Amino acid sequence: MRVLMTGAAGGVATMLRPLLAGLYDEVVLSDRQAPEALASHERFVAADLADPASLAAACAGIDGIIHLGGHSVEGEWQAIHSANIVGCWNLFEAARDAGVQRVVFASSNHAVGFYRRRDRIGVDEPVRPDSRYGVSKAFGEAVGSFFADKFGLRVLSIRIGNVGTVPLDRRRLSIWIHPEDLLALIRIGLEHPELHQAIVYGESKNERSWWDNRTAYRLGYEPKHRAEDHVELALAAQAKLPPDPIGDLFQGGTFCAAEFAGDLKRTSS
Ligand code: 15L
Repeated sequence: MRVLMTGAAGGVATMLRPLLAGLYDEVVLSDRQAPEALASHERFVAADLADPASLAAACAGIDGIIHLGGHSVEGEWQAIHSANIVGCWNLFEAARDAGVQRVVFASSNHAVGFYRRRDRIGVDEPVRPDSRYGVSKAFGEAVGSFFADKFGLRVLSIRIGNVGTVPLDRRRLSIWIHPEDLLALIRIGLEHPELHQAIVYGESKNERSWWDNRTAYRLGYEPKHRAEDHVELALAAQAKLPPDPIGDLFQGGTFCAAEFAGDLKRTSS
């Protein structure tokens, strides 16, 4: 199997690359700039999500795509629109044109960030984006669903929490995912024989989880890492942070607090 990873110079890709060694025949890395230190199973193809011709070249001969590329935090609408709306569409179109069978889409918890921390949500609740970035991730999930139903691609959208070797603070104890667990979900997207299209939460085995991740478990997900194993570290880091009267109420944290001019009473459920 030949796999294309977009956004290959970014932080999440850098954590995943060594874990992909030995799993696939070839991993094609694409980004605007080359990532560092290519391994023998890796090949770099320069591609820009705004440039369909470069995406066509990156998708040639590919069986499955891990789409990490795009704008990965909140930003100006122009930047989000270009990378995550037009760019995401271009990526799926290039995949279809090239006959790529599968796409794993890196969605985000920020597609549902305006749910309260006291809520427990699955993947059937309406999206509740907390940022332009979150809106673009909800859009990407919809594009994935469309390309699966209309054109037969197999698509897994992973609403990634926060990727790292340890959870960074109290919020991340609920949404953290270790890179090895993220890889396990990605492998479901690239390999599960019965996948059509699905949305799952990208989290490890987190006792403080806000999410019902039964879709992932039904697809065979078995997370190995527990956020609670790092609870002291996370809470010590939390103690150094100032309280955030808006962000602390919502799953999306600071993404909700930024620019907030809403009515808390009307966002209570
Ligand atoms: C994300 O989607 C971002 O890509 C990442 O930088 C973090 O902000 C993460 O969410 C988070 O919510 O912690």
